[in-house]
Amino acid sequence: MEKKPELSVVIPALHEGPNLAILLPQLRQIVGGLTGDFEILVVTAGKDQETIEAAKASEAMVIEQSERGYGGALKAGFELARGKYLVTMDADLSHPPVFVKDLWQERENADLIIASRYVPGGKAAMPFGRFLLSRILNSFFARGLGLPVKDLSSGFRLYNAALLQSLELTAQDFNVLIEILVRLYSEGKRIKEVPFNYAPRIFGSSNARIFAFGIEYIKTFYTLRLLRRKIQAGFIHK
Ligand SMILES: Nc1nc2c(ncn2[C@@H]2O[C@H](COP(=O)(O)OP(=O)(O)OP(=O)(O)O)[C@@H](O)[C@H]2O)c(=O)[nH]1
Ligand SMILES: [Mg+2]
Repeated sequence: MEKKPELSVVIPALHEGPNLAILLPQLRQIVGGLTGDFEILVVTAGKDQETIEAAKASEAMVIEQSERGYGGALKAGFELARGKYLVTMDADLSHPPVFVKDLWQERENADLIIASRYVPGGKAAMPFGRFLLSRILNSFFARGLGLPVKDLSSGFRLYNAALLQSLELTAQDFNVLIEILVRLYSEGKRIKEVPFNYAPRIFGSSNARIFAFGIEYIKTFYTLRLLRRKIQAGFIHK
């Protein structure tokens, strides 16, 4: 039987050539110190040559997403990842690879570990307006959806891969991060946040989550609230 890796790292990346050229060698070294048995998957949209070349230069696996958006990229990565644990992280150097060690240390302590900007000890280096909006949206979603989580929109996470892969995810953009939380928490899975220091993007341009996806976030809220109630009422199991 094929031997599965211990850890898969899934990195959604759109036009992230210069960032990946810095990130991937560091990540490989750090993850290699945790387990000899890992894989790195870079998920991108078709014809993004700079991302494909940077990923191949560091011997990462390249996956082309079939559904659009950040959510589409994550789903493509989840489908092909073979590890027992699965880390998701951004390509733009906002998620320092050395922090994978902190997530890895906690892997037995919960089903999902979140690198959290908003628990005591965590930090978010971002423009004040964006920071404020992020805090407001995060606390609005946490309260409205009844989730005991401070940083719902952090994409730097470690999962129990089998549990994650059992979910049928429908969200296509950054709202997929909140959908995953709703589904796991409603099923009684354990979620833990660890304090994390978020760095601003260095090269390249934003696919910004907050401003551009404002209306989508409101729709997401109502969809997920309905989902949360249905799961709690036991109508559906996923
Ligand atoms: N494959 C793929 N990757 C994406 C998509 N949208 C965003 N990404 C990647 O997902 C990660 C997070 O997106 P960012 O653009 O950094 O979003 P953000 O962190 O809110 O914005 P910044 O402030 O610019 O960092 C980055 O690695 C992006 O390259 C997408 O549609 N497909
Ligand atoms: Mg970013």
